[in-house]
Parts: sequence; structure tokens; C-alpha cells
Amino acid sequence: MKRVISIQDISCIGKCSLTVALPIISAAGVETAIVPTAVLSAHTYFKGFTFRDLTDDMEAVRDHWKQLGFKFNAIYTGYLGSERQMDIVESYFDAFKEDGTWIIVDPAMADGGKLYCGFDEHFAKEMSKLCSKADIILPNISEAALMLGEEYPGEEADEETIKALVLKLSTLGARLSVITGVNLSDGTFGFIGYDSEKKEFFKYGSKKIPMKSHGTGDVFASAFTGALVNEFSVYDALCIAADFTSKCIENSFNSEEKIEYAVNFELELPYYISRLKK
Ligand code: PXL
Repeated sequence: MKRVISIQDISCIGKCSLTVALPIISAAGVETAIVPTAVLSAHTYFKGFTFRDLTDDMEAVRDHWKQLGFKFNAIYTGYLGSERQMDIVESYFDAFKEDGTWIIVDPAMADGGKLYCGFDEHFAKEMSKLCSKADIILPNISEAALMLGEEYPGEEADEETIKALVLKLSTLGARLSVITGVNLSDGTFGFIGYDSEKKEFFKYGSKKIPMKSHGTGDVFASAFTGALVNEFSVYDALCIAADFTSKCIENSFNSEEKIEYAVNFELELPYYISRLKK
């Protein structure tokens, strides 16, 4: 059985980070070893959230797994609570990266041009250093702009603007840089990426749903990781992730509750699993 590590927080309410990665990657038939970076009562969209930092446990977890001899097909990181955690995450890459282990970094820290509560511009710069150690990075437009110190071009930025941003992003060092949450010129919604080995851009758009929701980046990155480890190509895994995320948003959009703190990813897991059948 394939096995991945996912390093991010547990937000007890709010359907993001590990409470999304664990069910989605497991649904892909992949064992998901987790490193919780912090426990929050709810994600930072909710006022008054509690925050218990777990940085001090992260190195001991790494050392124990190393001692037990576990091996991993991918390491996927999302929301990290502090700069020190980024250094420890790098040490996970050093400890567990082997030939064929994918390093996937989703620099989850901003949306709508604004950093999440508790982060500053220095944090964004440090995140760009972590991205330089990855094979694949998956920022949204806000995160890409913040890591590069560029002005935020807005959610409606055109394809040429995003291409310029993703090209600059590729100089950080990851082989594949992918900007998510992009409005494409044909009216679809998806991603634009750049492969720095092949020197090629690639893009894909899925059905655009007129609703913005929290946690969609985590749904996308988790679905991508599950598909990639199931040996879909990077591009096919990204397309599966885009289609699944669009379905999850559509499901929430059509539901009576219309929550905006998360999407109804649970109800679309059968669709995701069906896409993984070869
Ligand atoms: O979905 C990204 C995310 C992850 N973790 C925490 C968050 C957010 C977004 O707001 O607050 C704690």
C-alpha cells in the first residue's frame, strides 16, 4: 500500500488541513501518516479560535518514524503555524525523501490578497524558502504574489498575468509550480502551471461555480496528492483535483445550508474515487 505524510494543523471545526487531507487521501486508498502542527478549536476564519502549538512534538515524531523504518511515497505539507515549523518540515524532507518520494508544498497562508490571521510578510518569505525544496508547489494567487513580494493582481487576473507570476515562482526552485484558483479566459476555473524542466506552461479549467469558500485549496492539494501517489501523471492528477474541487463547491452551492467556512467534500468522495479507477 502506498503511504504519505501530511504535515499541517488540526482545526477541530472547519473542514480544512488534516480533517480534509486524512479522509481524502485515505479515500484514494493511500495510508496517510499525519503530523499535526497545531490544534485549533476552529480554523482562523472563526473569531476567537484557540491555538495549541505542537512544534515541540514534531521532531520526536520524525525520529520515532525513522527509527521504525517507515518509508513514504510523498510528503505533503499545508498550513504551518510558525517559522520554526518550516525548519522542522525541511528536516522531514531530509529524513524521508528517497528516489520517487514526491515533495508537495501547499503554502497555505493567504487568500483574497490577505495573509491569514497571525502571519506577516516575513513568514511569507520563509515559506518561499520551503517551496524551493519541493518538487511541486500549489499556491493560490495571493500566496504566489506574497512569496514573490509582488503586488496582488486580484482573483480575476488574466492568464498572461498568472503566467508571468508562475514563471517567476519557478525560479524559487521547485520543478513544477502551479497557481490554483485561477479564472481562465474560456470562463472555466482551475490552475496554470509551469514545468521548469520541460520549460512548458500547462493549464486546465473546470466548471466555475459562483461561490467562494474556505478550505478549497486543501481539498485540491489533498485530492492531487492522492491521485499522484496512485500513479496518475502530474497533469492528470491536477485535473482530477480541479474537477473534484469544482464538484465539492457545486455541492455546497446547491445545498440549503450554503456554509462558506468549508465545502461539502464528503458528499463528493464517491466521485473522486470513481475518477481514480483506471
Ligand atoms: O485552509 C487553510 C487553512 C488551514 N488551517 C488553518 C486555517 C486555514 C484557512 O483559513 O485557518 C488553521
